[in-house]
Amino acid sequence: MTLIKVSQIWDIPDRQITPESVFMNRRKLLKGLMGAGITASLLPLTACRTTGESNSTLSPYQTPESIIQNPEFPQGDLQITPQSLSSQYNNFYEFGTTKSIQQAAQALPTENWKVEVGGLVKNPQTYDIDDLRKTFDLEERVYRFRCVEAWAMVVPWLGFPMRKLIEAVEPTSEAKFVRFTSWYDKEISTGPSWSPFSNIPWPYTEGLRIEEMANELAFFATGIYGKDLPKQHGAPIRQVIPWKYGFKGAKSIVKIDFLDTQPATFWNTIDANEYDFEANVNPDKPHPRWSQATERVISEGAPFTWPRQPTLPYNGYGEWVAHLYG
Ligand SMILES: Nc1nc2c(c(=O)[nH]1)N[C@H]1C(S)=C(S)[C@@H](COP(=O)(O)O)O[C@H]1N2
Ligand SMILES: [Mo]
Repeated sequence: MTLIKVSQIWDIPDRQITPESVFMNRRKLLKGLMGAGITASLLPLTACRTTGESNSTLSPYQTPESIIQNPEFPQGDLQITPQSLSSQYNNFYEFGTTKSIQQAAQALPTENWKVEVGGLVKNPQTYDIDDLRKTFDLEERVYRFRCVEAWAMVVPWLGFPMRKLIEAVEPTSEAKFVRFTSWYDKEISTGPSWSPFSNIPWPYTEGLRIEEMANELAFFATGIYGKDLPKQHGAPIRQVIPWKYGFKGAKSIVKIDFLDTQPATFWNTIDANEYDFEANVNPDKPHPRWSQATERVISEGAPFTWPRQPTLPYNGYGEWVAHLYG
């Protein structure tokens, strides 16, 4: 794992933003480095990469005719991020801590994929991915997407609302939370298994309150841009929670458990101060190391040239979800 690299000139405008990749406690890291005589200016300040060779046109995305777009979540005047950009700028730590994991992620074994749904439910189920795609009608939704690292995109997901799964498995009245567990195989995953300060709590897990999961916006995606999910986006099924920071959506899900207590989750276990459990997009609540007031829109060229726009409360979905938070 590359933790230290010399800053590039293009890192400077975003030097206050240390990405999730510096996930071992940065203060401890700083202390350690200072002790070793290495100065803070050598710290990696962003894992952002230019998107290099991609020469995408900004032509509007066309929904394939066979796909039903949910009219409540249309493209409207949202500018869909070209797939050549969104599919080459990913967070998927199982395959490394940079944004350029697209190649490495092709090692994800997706054959015979099963999703086990259990815990406090009346009808536990193990679905294979084709069952899932047949049982729940797929629809397309165009959502804004906002990473806690202050970059944003707009993508057309293909999938089904999570509430349909709740209806199918019938949680008992004790179920208050849900844990989502991602695939992990230490023989295949090339991501870090430890840091100098702690073990990494693999597998990646995320969690929601059951009322959040039941909200109409909470979505399981099995596709994007009218096709099955590419591996780097979390094939064959991942969560999409558009009013929360991107890390709340686990990729490549293998297990879903209904629970009576709040589960431990990946980033929250690594640093609860930086990655809170609720993690709603909020321009007025800065991350401990940077402002969340604005966001950079994934675009052609180097990240520091990407246009900035204001961050919207609940990422623009307040009318759907604000009532969940009193
Ligand atoms: N299993 C797993 N899920 C994950 C992550 C990860 O590293 N591993 N990264 C999260 C983060 S921080 C973001 S921003 C999104 C990125 O999704 P994308 O690469 O499809 O845009 O996936 C989320 N889900
Ligand atoms: Mo993220």
